[in-house]
Amino acid sequence: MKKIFFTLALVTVMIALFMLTGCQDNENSEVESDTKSDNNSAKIIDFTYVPAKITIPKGGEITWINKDSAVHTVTEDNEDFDSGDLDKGNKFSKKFTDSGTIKYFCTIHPYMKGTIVVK
Ligand SMILES: [Cu+2]
Repeated sequence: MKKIFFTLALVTVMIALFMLTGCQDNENSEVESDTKSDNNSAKIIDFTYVPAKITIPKGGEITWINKDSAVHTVTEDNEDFDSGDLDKGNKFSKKFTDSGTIKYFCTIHPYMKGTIVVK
């Protein structure tokens, strides 16, 4: 009898692990997805820029909106541009006229990173 319980417990743990891994995969694919939409809007949600990578045409504009209750910034790696502190609901817009790849981060939470590709 004990053996059956042990097997059941093991199977339950394995199913739980499998489901957990499945969820994480979904989250990652959403975060890394490219967007080429016209409005070029990005969200800051759960300490993450969504989408993390945005591709826009030359002259395109991106608007970030902070959906977190935490304060965030949108700051270029060399601080070429900086949104300043964005409270919940605050927006920051920036136009990109030169082609290239731009990396940005949050000065308050430097592990938050995003990429803009201007084509
Ligand atoms: Cu932040």
